[in-house]
Amino acid sequence: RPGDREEVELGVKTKPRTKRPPMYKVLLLNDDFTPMEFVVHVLERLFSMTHAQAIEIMLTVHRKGVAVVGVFSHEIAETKVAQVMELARRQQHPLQCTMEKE
Ligand code: NFA
Repeated sequence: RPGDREEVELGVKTKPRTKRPPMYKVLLLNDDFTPMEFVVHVLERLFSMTHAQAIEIMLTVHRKGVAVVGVFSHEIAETKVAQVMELARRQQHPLQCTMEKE
């Protein structure tokens, strides 16, 4: 755009901006086969929830189809998703976990 270079050089209209990194929701999806107690175990183990919190979130997923189980940086969210998927795979449960930008 005409004027951009000049504005940058003169320091006009360029506010210093500190950009927070984007955060990602980790979502747990319901299915008809994964045992409730396994989901509770995953939530306690990987998302540092108390037993009561884990039951509450598990039941929300069970009733509504999906719930946010945590909000993390991109790298941590990716790791959490991979850990959930690996635990489920090892027990041959179809549990699904995904992430999306907040
Ligand atoms: N819907 C599963 C059942 O009835 C329980 C479940 C909850 C699975 C949350 C996945 C996520 N056994």
